[in-house]
Parts: sequence; structure tokens; C-alpha cells
Amino acid sequence: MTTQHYRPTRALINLEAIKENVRNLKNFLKPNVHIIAVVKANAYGHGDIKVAEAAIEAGATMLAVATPDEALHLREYFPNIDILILGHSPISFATVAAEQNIILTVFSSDWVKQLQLTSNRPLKVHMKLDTGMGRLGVTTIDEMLDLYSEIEKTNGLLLDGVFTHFATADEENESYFTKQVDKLNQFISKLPNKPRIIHVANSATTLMKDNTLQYDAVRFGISMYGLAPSPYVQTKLPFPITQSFSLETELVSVKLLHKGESVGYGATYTADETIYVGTIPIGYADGLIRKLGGQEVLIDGKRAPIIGRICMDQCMIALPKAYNIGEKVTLIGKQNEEEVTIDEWAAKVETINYEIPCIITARVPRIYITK
Ligand code: PMH
Repeated sequence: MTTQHYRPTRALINLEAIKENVRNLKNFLKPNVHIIAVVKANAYGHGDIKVAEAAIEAGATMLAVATPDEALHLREYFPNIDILILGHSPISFATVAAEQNIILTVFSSDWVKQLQLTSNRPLKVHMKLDTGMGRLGVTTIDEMLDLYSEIEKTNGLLLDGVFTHFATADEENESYFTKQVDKLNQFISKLPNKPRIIHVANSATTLMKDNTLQYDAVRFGISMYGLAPSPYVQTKLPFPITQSFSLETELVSVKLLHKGESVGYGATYTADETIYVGTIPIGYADGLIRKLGGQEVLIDGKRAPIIGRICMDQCMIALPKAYNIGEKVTLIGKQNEEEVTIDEWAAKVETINYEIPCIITARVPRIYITK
């Protein structure tokens, strides 16, 4: 049963766009390179299950998440696909991971020593190399070899993969990136045996760098959702990608604001001529953070600014003319020739596009569009 939503505020997720982005990637990759769909954080706010389903249909063969809870949620819906947890997992999760065929990231031989596996199934792990991200991963060849031998001698543990993560692949200046690649090559040259898969490329690396860095698989996150990893990459995309997230609501109130009258908490906006003001049912508790005050929305194919302070559940917009209650208002997305992009919001609040769909809270239902 699909849940009935009575408030008209909703995020529309275009699954066709996601599939198209994955298919275009598949055509771009070398043959036999796997696509790992990065669906952590509820698929960057787009909805983990539906996005995973679309990505798999379009050719992804593995899913990556950040946490054990995220992995278990996906496992309920996808009994067979490989699922990799990119972040830390506590020792207490290891046996459950083995039972559920969930692949863990390891980066500490102490962690491996403490394991007490009680599953009949092997626990698959990917070893994380820190080549310069400074987050997770072994930092020296000695540490890597120590971890490698600890894994090898632990019953029930299987080294399935090795990976690293790049810090600056989306930037024009390649000097730090090149250093990371050099360090990666040193690590790999000292690996006693090559595991099933090596994977190092995020979206930016996949789209911008030498195709030898595709190795056996790429971890495709932000660009699967149709967003470029940075404004620089946006100007250099090797194939088109389509934004899959839009956000819309409807006018629930329209009134005249006379010259000299004000709107919202703090009465920060005062009309200098008589205007129509519309109220829409979306506010900071939905992720429309107060810093988005002044951001334009689309109504009737035209831009209209948010005026006054954004409230918890509502905000007000200056209307170009009187509209009826129920008129559609697009906060992110297209109306006729006009478009408000996620990148426009990101610039407005001085952040990266990744953060925008993630901060749209769970109160906003995700509605899926399939064609
Ligand atoms: N692999 C790892 C280990 C990641 O942390 C991420 C994204 C990806 C792949 C996918 O990268 P992409 O979305 O650029 O393609 N991780 C994060 C992060 O931790 N903060 O922002 C993005």
C-alpha cells in the first residue's frame, strides 16, 4: 500500500534519469568494469531502495553504503547483490555481516585480531588504503602487509577487495591527486596477491581521469544522481548527466500585503508597494534552511523570491500577481523554460550540491517518477 500524503510538499525522484545516468556511465567505462552504486545516506537523500533498484536495472552490480544499518535495510530488499559498507563497522556487527553476506571495510589489524566469528559463512572484507584522504585506511606499506597477513591467517575471513579514496579528483589542479595515485601504485605493487576487485574511482575520478583508474569497479555516487562533483567537472563532463531530484509544493494561501506591511518572524520584510504574498507549506524542518531566505522559486514558469524569514513549516513568497490556492510552486526543478537547480541552492547557501538533497528531511515524501 502506498502511503497517502495530504500535504502537497514532495520531492520527485526521476528514476529514469538515474537509469540513464548509469547506462551512459556503463557505455563510457572499459568493458567488464563493475559499477558500484553509492547509495549511502538514503541514496544522498533520494531514497535508497528505489535508487538501488533503478541502478541495478541499469547495470550496477554492487551497492555501497556508509553504515551497518544502511546495509541491513538494503539487504531486506536485495537478497543477492553485493553490499559494501564503506565506513567503520563495530566488531559486534561482524558475524551478522557474514550471515547477511555484507562486505566490510577493514583498516586495522587490531580490529581483525579481536574478531570472533561464529558464522558458517565467510566474512568478506575490503582493505582500505589511505593514500592521502586522511580518513580511514592503512597509511604505510608495513601496516598494509601486517593487516594483509592478519586477514590471511584468520579463519572465516576473505579478502575480497582493496580500495582507496581521492580527496581532490574534482579539482583542476592535479598535484595532490597525482601524489595519491603514486602512493596507491606503491601500495598495489607490494600486495602479495591481487584480490577479486580493486576500486578507487569516485564520480570525479571516473569522469575526469585516466581510464586505468577504473580498475575492476568504480564507485559512482553524485553523478548517478545527475550532479557534477564540482563546478569544474561540470564544464568537462564526458557525457551528459540529468538531475533526478526536484522539490515542489502548492500555494495554500494568497493575500495582499499593502505598502508598509511586513511578513514573517522579526518582520524583516516590509512591502514598499502593494504586492500579493503566497504562503507555501515547507520550512526549515523540511530542510528549507533559513539561509535560503531570498532564494527564488518557480510559479507559473516565473521566478518569485522567498521573502521574510523561513518558518519551521512554512514560508512566504512574493507573487508576480494573484494566483489561486493550489497553484504549483517548484522549489527545485523546471517550469517551462525556467529552472532552479540544486547547484543554484548550493551556491546560495555556500555549500556543495551533495548536501542539498541530503538535508531535505524525511518529512518530505519522496515520490518516484518512472517515465
Ligand atoms: N567512495 C567513498 C569512500 C565515498 O566516501 C564516496 C562519497 C564515494 C565513493 C562516492 O563519491 P561521489 O559521490 O563523489 O561519486 N563520499 C562523500 C563524503 O564522505 N562526503 O561527501 C561525499
